[in-house]
Amino acid sequence: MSTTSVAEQWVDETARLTAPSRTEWCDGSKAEYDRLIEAMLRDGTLLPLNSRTYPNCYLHRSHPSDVARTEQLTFICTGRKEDAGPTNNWMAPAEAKRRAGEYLKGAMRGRTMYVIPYLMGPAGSAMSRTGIMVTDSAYVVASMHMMTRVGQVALQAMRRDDDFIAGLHSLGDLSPDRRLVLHFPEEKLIWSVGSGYGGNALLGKKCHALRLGSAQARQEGWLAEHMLIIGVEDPEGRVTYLAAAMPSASGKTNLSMVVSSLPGWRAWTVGDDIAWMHVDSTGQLRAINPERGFFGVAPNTSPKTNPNATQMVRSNTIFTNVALTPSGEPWWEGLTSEPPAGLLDWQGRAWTPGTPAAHPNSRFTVLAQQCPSIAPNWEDPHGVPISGLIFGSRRSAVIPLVFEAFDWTHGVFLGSAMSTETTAAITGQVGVVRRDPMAMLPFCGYNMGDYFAHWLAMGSRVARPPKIFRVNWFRRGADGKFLWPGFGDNMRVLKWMVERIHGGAPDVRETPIGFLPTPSALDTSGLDLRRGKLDEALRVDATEWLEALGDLDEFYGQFGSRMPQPIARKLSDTRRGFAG
Ligand code: GTP
Ligand code: SPV
Ligand code: MN
Repeated sequence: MSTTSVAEQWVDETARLTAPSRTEWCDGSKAEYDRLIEAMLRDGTLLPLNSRTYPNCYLHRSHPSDVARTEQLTFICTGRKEDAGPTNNWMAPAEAKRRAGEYLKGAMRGRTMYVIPYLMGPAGSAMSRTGIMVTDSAYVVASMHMMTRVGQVALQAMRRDDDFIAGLHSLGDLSPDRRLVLHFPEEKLIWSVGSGYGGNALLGKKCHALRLGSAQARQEGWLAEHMLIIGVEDPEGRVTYLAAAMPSASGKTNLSMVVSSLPGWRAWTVGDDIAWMHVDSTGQLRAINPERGFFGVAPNTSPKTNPNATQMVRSNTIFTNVALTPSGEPWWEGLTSEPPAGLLDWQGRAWTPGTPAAHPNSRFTVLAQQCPSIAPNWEDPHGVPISGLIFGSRRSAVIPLVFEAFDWTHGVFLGSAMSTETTAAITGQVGVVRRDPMAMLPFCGYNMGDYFAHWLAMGSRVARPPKIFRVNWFRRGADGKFLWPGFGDNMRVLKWMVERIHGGAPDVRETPIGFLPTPSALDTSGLDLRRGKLDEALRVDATEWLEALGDLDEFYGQFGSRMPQPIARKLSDTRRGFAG
C-alpha cells in the first residue's frame, strides 16, 4: 500500500515508542475483517452468537472497569490552558506526553501494531477528513472497519502529505490508574492509552470527529456537532432535513431511525451521533455524517421502541457487554418484557435477578447500510440541506416537550443553557443534572466561550438560518412516569417542526423561552394521551424557570471575556420576560 512519508515517519516513531513485535497496515477489505474475526474467536476476544438467528454476529466482553468513556481522564492539551477553557480538563502537551509516554513505552511488546488509515465522511466529499490511527487491539480494528471507511479510500482523500489526524491507541494494561485520553489540537494528534472501549478507543469518533474536529471546524468555519441527522418525509413526499444534538444515551439513535406512529410520515436516517456541517456557496447549511456505522446503546432497544435498530442488529453485528441466552442470542434489558431463563450476564456469570444482565452502556456496532431506514442519499458528498436544528436533553422536570427559539441567537442561547441528567454512557454517577451546552460538554475541543461565539458567527453566514428547537422527551408527571410516550410518537413533534419550518402551524403560544405549540397544534390523532398530560408536558412555569436559570450567570461567568454578550443578553431578556 502506498503511503506518504509523513505518515510513515509518524508510524515508525510510534513503533519505536511502543515496540510492537510487528506492524500491519490495514486495507479495510472484507478478507481482512474476516481474518480479524477469526483470530478474535480463537483467542476468546469474541464469542460466536447463534449463527442461524444472528448470522455473523459476535459478543465481546470488555474489561469490567472499562465500560464507558472516562471524562475525568480525558484532556485537551493546548499550549495555553485558556484555549482548552474552563469546561475541559487541561494538561500541558509536554507533561501529557511525559505521563502517557511512560504507559506507552514498550506497551505493544509481543503485540501487533495495526495501522488504520481511515476516512471520516463519504468518499469524494470536500467535507471529509482523513485520520491514521495505530492500535494494538484487533477489536478496535474490526470496529473501525464498521465505523469508518478504512484503507486506500482514506489515503486517496489526503490533500497533502500531512493532511491527517494522527491517533496512537494502546490498550496498555487497561487499568483506569494508567489510562489517559489526550488531544493535541495544535499537532493534529491523539494519544489514548489504557482503555479499549468506545469513544476512548475508536479514535475516529469522539476524539477526531468531535474534539479535534470542533477545533478544526472553528478555524475553517464549519461545525462539528454531537448530532443525529434525519430526513422527515411528509405525506406530500417532501423531505425536510434536521440535525439534533442530545447528550450521550439520550435518544439520538432512537430519533434518527424513528418509525412514525403518524400515517404518511416517515423518517430517513442519515446519521445517529455526529454531524459535520458546512455553509455552501449559496448560503445553505449542509450536513454529512462522518461515520460509516452505528455504535448504539443496546438497553431498551426493542421492536416497540426502535424496530429499525432491532432488525438492523440481526446480522453482521458486534455486541459489546450484552447478556447471553442459552441459545447463543444476545439479550439486554427491555428487549423482551421477561428475561429469558438461564442468562449469562455481561461478564459471563450466571445472571442474578436484581443486577444488570447487560451493562447499562452495552452497545452494538453495525454498518449504517444495514439500517432499514437509511436514507438513499446518506453518502451524498455534498451532504443534505439542513432546515432545522434541535437541542434535546434528559430532564425530569421544568423543560417542556418542545419549543421554538425566537431566532438564531436565541437558539444558540437555548443550546448553551442546556442541562441534562447524566447517563451510563460516562463513568460516574447517573442522573445528576449538569450543564451540557449543545450536548458538547465532553466533546468541545477548545474553549467553550469561543465555541458559543463561533455558533453566533455561523448564524450570520447562512442565508436562511435554520429554525432552532428545544425538546425534552423525559419530563415526568407527579406519578413519576414519563408524560410523553416518546419513540414513534416523537414524529408528532417532528411534524410540528416541519410545519413551522415551511411556514405552517401559525397558532403558537409565545412565552419568555420561545414559541410553544398550542396543544391542538400537535397532531395527537390516534394517540391515547390524557389532555392533562399533554398540558403538563408543555407547561412553562415562571418560578421553576427562574430557579433553573439561577446558576447560568456563574456558568457563563467562567468564560470571562470569551463569553459572547448577545447570549448573556438573551438570559437577562428571559428573566425579564418571566418577571414582567
Ligand atoms: P450516544 O450513542 O451515547 O451518543 O447516545 P444516543 O443519544 O444515540 O442514545 P440512544 O438513542 O441510544 O438513547 C438511549 C436511551 O434513551 C435509552 O434508554 C432509550 O430508551 C432512551 N430513549 C430514547 N428515546 C426516548 C424517548 O422518546 N422517550 C424516552 N422515555 N426514552 C427514550
Ligand atoms: C457517547 O458517549 O456519546 C457515545 C458513545 O456516542 S462513545 O462512542 O463511547 O463515546
Ligand atoms: Mn454520542
